[in-house]
Amino acid sequence: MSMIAVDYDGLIPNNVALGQDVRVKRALEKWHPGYIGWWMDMGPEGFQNALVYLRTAIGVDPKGWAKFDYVRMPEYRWGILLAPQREARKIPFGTHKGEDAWQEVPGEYRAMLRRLVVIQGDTEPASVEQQRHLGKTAPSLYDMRNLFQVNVEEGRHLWAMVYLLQKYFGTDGRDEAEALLQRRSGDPDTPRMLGAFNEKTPDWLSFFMFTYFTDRDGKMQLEALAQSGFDPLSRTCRFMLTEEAHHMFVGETGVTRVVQRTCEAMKEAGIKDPYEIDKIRKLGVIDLPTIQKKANLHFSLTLDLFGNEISTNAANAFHAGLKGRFREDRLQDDHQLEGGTYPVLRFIDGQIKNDDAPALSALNMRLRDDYVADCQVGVDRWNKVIADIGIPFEIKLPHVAFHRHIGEFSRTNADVDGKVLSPAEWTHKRTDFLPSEADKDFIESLMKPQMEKGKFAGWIAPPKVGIDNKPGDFEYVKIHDA
Ligand code: BYC
Repeated sequence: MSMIAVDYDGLIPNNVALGQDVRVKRALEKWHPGYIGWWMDMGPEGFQNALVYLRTAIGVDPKGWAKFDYVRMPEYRWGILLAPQREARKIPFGTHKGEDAWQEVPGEYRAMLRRLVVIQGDTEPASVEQQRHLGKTAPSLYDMRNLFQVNVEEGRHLWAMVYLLQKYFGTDGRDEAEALLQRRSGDPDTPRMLGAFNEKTPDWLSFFMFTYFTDRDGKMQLEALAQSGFDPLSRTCRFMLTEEAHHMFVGETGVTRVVQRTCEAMKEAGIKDPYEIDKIRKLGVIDLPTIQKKANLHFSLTLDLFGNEISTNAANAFHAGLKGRFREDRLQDDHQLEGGTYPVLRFIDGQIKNDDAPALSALNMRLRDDYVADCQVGVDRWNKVIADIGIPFEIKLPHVAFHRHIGEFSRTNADVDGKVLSPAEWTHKRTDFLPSEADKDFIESLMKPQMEKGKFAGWIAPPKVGIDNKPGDFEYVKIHDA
């Protein structure tokens, strides 16, 4: 493996020898002010001068790649870091399987590759935009710091994709890099590219669900792109995955702490029935059925990010060797899938049924299946917390046909168990499955900031351990020293 040390001297920290690549260095330095302008306009609102205890990547060695220190977010060192190059790496799948991995863009696949990089890039600033108001209602300084950590790293992931565009895609890459700073989450005229990234993240339970479910789509897509025969993309995504793990940790433990606090409060008050919603809400915690509704919402919105179950785009990207399957390198087959089939859940004659489809066309479905299995692991952990405290309730992932806007099930109104409802039944039952206005109002009423060191809002339990092993009363964000 060849590992280039990270150069921290210039404006843009990097391990891609930017100092010797004058054209790309200039292009990125020119892009930099626009990025900072975007960050000031669309990044965390109200805390740009606060000192935040952040992790910054200083290398790509898995054993020690980050350092922690107080940083003002606009001064964060957003860098370009690629995982080490693997000597003599071969294209691992598709029609070019076994050929040397590409170090330059293969001309015939240029447009397809650019589209994948742009879509990936577009999601990163989108999530920062969606979360920009949350600092003001943080339930603790610990949580506020985690939010900002996620935000600066999504910013770095944008840099990662912009580097690829500027380095490998010439003038159109430069135009795409500019456009990534122009689109805005939820803007009717210039929205972000994928549906879930135009939704609101109005409260902290949504933030935790988003980082649990939607960042996990990030993990799956990055794992698939990390397999790419285009080596710079593969190396970029491999390093991004290292950072992404913390984002999902924030989501998983965030929901765990909400669930734990609710169950503890119920136990203290002697409430056994999780459906005594009014009584439970009076305790100042979020009832489990409402937590379930939030999970239903974020899981279903995220499933849409996998695209259509049957997709020629996905087949083409695999065939070309650009985007593989989840952990392609660990799968035992011919890695070409020309003759194989894969079972796809479809809506046929008014019913949801499995149907065998050509494996190449079913790659989005397959990645989505891997995603669902990955989601279940954390849900099981949430349920263990509930069971250990002795509350009779289980959080369940809804059926994949529920509340879909892309693909096979966008034409149906399926409930959380996959039962197809008439439009009238769906309208009538919608708020049994998804948060109602009253649910949203209740959650919003709890979103009061808690900015005292070591204290937590009443609806969420403290974490088991601090970030970087810091003690419970550590001042993760110095708001007033700013
Ligand atoms: N919304 O052939 P199909 C992350 C479009 S998250 C709107 O099924 P394909 C992160 C599609 O573009 C990971 N449009 O699609 C998480 C196509 O349009 P065109 C992000 C959609 O290409 C948290 C048409 O429908 N990375 O990193 O097989 C925080 C036909 O679709 C949607 C990636 O997604 C949608 N949901 O699959 C921060 C990886 N779905 O081109 C970050 C790169 C589909 O015909 N992207 N359409 O006009 C891809 O691999 C694929 O493009 C997709 C779609 C999986 C997104």
